[in-house]
Amino acid sequence: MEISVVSTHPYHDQKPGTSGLRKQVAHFRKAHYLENFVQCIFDSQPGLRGAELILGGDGRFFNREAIQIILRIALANEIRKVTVGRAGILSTPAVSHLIRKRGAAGGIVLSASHNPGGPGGDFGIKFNVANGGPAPESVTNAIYAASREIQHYRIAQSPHVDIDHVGHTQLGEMEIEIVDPVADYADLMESLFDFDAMRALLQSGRFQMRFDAMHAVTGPYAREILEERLGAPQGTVMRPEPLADFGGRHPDPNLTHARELAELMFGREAPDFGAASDGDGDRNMILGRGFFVSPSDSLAVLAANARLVPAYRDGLRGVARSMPTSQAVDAVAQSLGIPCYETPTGWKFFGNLLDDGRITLCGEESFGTSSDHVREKDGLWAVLFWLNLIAARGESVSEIVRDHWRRFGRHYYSRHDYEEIDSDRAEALMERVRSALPELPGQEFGALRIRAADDFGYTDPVDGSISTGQGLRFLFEDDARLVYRLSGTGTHGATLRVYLERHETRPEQLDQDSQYALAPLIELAEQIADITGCTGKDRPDVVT
Ligand code: G16
Repeated sequence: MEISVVSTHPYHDQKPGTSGLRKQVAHFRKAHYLENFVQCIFDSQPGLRGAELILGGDGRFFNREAIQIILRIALANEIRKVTVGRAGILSTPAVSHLIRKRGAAGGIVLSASHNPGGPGGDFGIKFNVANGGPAPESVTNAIYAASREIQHYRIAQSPHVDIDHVGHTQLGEMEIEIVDPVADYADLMESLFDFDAMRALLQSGRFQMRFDAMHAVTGPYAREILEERLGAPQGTVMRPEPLADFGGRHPDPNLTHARELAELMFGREAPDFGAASDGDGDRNMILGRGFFVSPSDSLAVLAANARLVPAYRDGLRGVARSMPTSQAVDAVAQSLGIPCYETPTGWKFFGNLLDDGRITLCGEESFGTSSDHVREKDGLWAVLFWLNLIAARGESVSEIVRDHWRRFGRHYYSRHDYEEIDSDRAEALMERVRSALPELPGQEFGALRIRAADDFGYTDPVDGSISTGQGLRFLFEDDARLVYRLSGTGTHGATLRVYLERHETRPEQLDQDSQYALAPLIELAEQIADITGCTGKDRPDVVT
């Protein structure tokens, strides 16, 4: 097979963000853009030569084309075998599982997660390492460094590969295996949860659920697991076919973008349980009848009830959450007498804690939860965990959460996003807040007294690596918190995230609207950062 060495020039914007490289499709289609990045993965990861690589994506526009390009570059870089999901489909947690199950040296996931798809949408590429998890910063930094120097890439002049049929083929020296994207993952789920109890619940005639796959990757997984293996009625999975443009919508599981599901769950004939997942299947949203479960609460509830699930019957070794995630899970960890780690935003920071056996469950406010069964967050896993809990406790979603609040208090929580801000203005806002960090501790704002303030930094307890500049946080005397951070996943300008949290234990105050309960903090967030002045926006674009 002829190998071409193609001259190229570096692009200087290939620094992976919170979760891989995400850009608009048109950007990815610039001459050599994708090829450069893939070559840099191979150049900076010599362990991939002669090894197996897992490859798949969320089915978005450019997925199939990118797979063909990556296969040809893989061949030219002496990868021994590439395992590809049929039709190019593999969810992020399924890639993580396949890497681990097959002992592959790594994996490539083609996705821009919850960002919109289609020719005018976004595309993305993530590299996962041999533990199945997202590449740690040492690896992404090495890829980025290579991308600034690259002068040529290697690509095979090989024919188009049929990726639509399961089986083995040979491309020159390289083996290609096309696999059913769902089967291994579904088997894994069956090994973790009490499928008999869940099946009995779903077939009882007294319980209804809906899962919104948002025309993204989880459709085939949810159909197989919920409708086939667990026997839920056909139609339980809404919008099940993966579409290249996600039906023209954002595959983002929240109350705004999963609108039909939200309307159903808050309507008169609401099912008992509703859930949704995102583009690549790693996020989840959990709803009860007329009830939204905040992702931070979801993590805490799962931790508190883990022993009801077969896989976690022996208890949890520890838990972890990203810094901006609410402290609800901390309270559970304390009562269980297990450690709770606080990491920067980004799933990659959980990898070492999981590998080292320090934690069993972890999660983030950004609709992500998972456990040590893979090294990614896992949307369907969280949905099945909830279903298992509902079956085991015989209670509704809202009863389970309200009972949790009575035991641990409620951590009122909200995130306000200001999107597509001019990047310089966003940096100026962060600088203004940063300069207030030393001045504000000790000051009182109404009933709120600032106890401490810092720019969050993290030292990984396993390998000692240090990550700084991970969010500006203000800690108040009664456990309230206010955090400012710039998103690392957007593709248009900057997104400011403001995270707000307050702990409430008075039983008669546990059922308030979050925005109302957090109003004084919301006001203070504006006062400290002059968000309206800096961004020209007098309200957030998205509130979760
Ligand atoms: C990614 C990361 C998450 C992170 C989220 C939001 O999720 O995997 O760890 O919490 O982005 O990050 P940011 O606040 O920087 O935008 P996903 O589902 O988009 O891959």
